[in-house]
Amino acid sequence: MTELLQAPATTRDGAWRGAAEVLIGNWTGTSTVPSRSLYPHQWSWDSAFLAIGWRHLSPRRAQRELESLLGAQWGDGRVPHIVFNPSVPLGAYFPSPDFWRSSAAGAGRGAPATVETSGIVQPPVHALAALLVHEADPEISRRRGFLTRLYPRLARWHDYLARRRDLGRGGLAAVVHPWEPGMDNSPCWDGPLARIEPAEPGTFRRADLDHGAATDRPTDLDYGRYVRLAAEYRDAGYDDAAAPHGFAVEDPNFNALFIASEYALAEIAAEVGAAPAGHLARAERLTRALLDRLWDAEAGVFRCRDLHAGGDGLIPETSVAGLVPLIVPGLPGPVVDALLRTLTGPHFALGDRTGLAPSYDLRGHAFDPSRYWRGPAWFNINWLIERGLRLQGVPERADALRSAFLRSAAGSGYAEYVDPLTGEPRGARRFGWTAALTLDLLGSVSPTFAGPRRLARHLAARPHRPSTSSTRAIRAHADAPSPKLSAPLEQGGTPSTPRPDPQRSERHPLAAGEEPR
Ligand code: 2M8
Repeated sequence: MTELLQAPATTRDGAWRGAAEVLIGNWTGTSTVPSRSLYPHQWSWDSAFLAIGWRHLSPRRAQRELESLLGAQWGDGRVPHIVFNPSVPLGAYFPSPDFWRSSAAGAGRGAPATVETSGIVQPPVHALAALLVHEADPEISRRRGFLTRLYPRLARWHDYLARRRDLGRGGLAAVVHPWEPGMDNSPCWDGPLARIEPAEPGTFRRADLDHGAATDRPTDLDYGRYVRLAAEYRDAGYDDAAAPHGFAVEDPNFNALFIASEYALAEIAAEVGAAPAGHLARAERLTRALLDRLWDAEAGVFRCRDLHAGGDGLIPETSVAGLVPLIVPGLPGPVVDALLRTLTGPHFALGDRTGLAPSYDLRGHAFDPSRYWRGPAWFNINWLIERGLRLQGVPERADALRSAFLRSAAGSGYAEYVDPLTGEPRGARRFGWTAALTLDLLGSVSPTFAGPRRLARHLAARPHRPSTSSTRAIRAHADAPSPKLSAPLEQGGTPSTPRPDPQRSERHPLAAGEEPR
């Protein structure tokens, strides 16, 4: 395959090949690692974004990606944030399976006995991903019974969030650990985390610092608090009714994705002959709760709500999480207008000082262009904003963001994140969702807009059908049988041994150039 990948990524096909190579290189046989070095297991919301990319390359692998994740679903409906690969050494990532002890500690909540997972969750992007994967190749999807098998699991996953995680009793799902909203180290968590007694420093060993620069990663103090919270949840048997939940926050990114996925679930229900009405009704209820509980009209952004704080609990930090609700259909016009002003105004400066939206307020007291989720621009979030801008009827802005995304992703060697002001790559290279969402944006055409309930139409991008012989060969490679593939929705496949991440750190010729043609 190597010769296929030698073409420079200065063209659209070159960028497509570069991204395809990352996905193929990170594929383990049943799923895709976010990074061969830093994240050598399967992560929940990464898998959803990865499937959205894989559908352009191999709809079958896209389906397997989601099937393997949902195969590790717990009996209570939760989809764990990590599914551990048993062939990866314990010391390669912390917290490892012997910390979470899911099969033992989570037995009361129905944790699987044959696969080890974490016990917390991540944003529910999965139903949206499943619908987009299905639409990439409905024929193979129907033949494999993809949605028919996934629908009950996705429905149970959403029920878990609605029934077990409405800790504030206001109709939204709460997160109980800073790793759950996916923006681990956001300044939004500084206040709620300050109440948490950190775990003793010598009681755990961070593996992330073996691969990432300490200046880019969370501090030891924050890690101590992450460990304490996870250990307390585990020691309560991962039981949401019994756990102390010292950290309990309603996050607009998490809930906006819940709404988008609930609309997608309605479409999936219709496809498999189930009733969509309950899903539509829940999506509408969630939207009302999002507006009632998290909208800050004065600031023009959605806020996180700390369920343990006094007063209204709204956390006075401006995070990009508060702009992700642009993907929610049917928001009131003044809310959309205010979100667009915030996105392009001095706090995020999109299209002015930044080409990609930063993860945190450029003017915020904690802004740091390099440190994890405290300023850098992330590709999954910018993909969501790009989709949201199209949904809200601002295609010119979406086009500009799409161009900046493609330029930056290919130019950074598919970095995990970039400095939002200089574009310097940060974190891991050859990062899964950066490559996957590059494929998606390269394959996308401007969707048409229907009524607010047709979310799939809004967010769907037509799969890219590469025409050259080399790109056809890459697709053929991706579709070739893997060393060992898991049976649908079953665990126990033996993924191939992880390879070291080549960590390509050189600047790409596209770094200062133009969007791939
Ligand atoms: C980061 O989170 C993990 C913990 O889940 C870590 O820092 O070790 C986050 O960026 C998260 O959103 C992402 O899913 C994960 C894997 O890419 O890495």
